[in-house]
Amino acid sequence: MLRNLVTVFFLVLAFGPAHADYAGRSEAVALADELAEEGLDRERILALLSDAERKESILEAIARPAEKTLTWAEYRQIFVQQSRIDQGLAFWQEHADLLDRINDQFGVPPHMVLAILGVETRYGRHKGSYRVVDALATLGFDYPPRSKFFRSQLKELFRLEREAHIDAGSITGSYAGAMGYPQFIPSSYIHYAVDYDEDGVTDLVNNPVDAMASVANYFSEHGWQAGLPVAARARLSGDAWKALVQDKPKPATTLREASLAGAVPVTCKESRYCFDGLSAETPVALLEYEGPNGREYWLATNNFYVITRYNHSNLYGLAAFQLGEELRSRRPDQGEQQ
Ligand SMILES: [Ca+2]
Repeated sequence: MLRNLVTVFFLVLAFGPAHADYAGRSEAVALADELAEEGLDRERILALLSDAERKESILEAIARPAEKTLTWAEYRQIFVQQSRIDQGLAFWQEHADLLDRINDQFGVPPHMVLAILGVETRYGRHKGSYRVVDALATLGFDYPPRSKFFRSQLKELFRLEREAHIDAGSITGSYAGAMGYPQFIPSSYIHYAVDYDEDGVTDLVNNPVDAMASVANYFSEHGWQAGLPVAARARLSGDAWKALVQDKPKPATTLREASLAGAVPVTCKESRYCFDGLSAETPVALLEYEGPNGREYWLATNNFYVITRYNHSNLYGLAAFQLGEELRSRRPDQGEQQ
């Protein structure tokens, strides 16, 4: 009996689901060979992959992202609530001078940088506890619908050791391999993260200074325009506007065209989510949401589109925008700058 138990114990150790031995997969060897040609250490990569664990919880989580399963009313309740606003104001207080410098340099206002950190990790409180190498190996080798994407992120993770001086074997993040305060995936880390305090390490996990500047740099590189409003509630009349409603947030019409079709932005007297004085030629998207009181319609500019480059979801864009507005409206001294 005891011997049987011992045998079972060792069988579980050797063949249990956690020990997938990714280094034994032909795709993993090909990946290591490819990176070796770039000058990376092939043996280290294979050792990291050999050590990587397959996580069932990751495969379960990727199948039901909040952006796919929640209505706007439900999504908003999670991301634009009082505790997240209060934590954001405290974080702003703590980093006010730095956020002003970042605004001067990148043209991205403090409340928008904070809104991203707030939605992503509650300003660094929840940065994710999965080893990123486990997450990306699990999804890259055992999640066929998006394996190509996650294997490319796995390669970027190994390149990060050279580019950003992080340890690919120990860095932790979300179930999808997003890291640090701003939850950058490895490709974003390589292309958009900045070593803002110039200490030689681009650290998004432990260094809020690098993290905040990296969010601003990401927005700036994706076309954020300083001073351009993000979104306004739409007031509707007639039926012609229905043809303008878009699924994707890239502006496909203008304020003038939307207005001719019966979709106009509310005034700033009616709502803080307004556009007063914006040129009629401004490109906008007319977007539809399932709100707490029925359908809501919004006119969204290219800056809204930029927010959704961070997470390709109209829900995400509106949540980050509204959290930002909640923060901004409580710092009246900052109120003039978009
Ligand atoms: Ca740094």
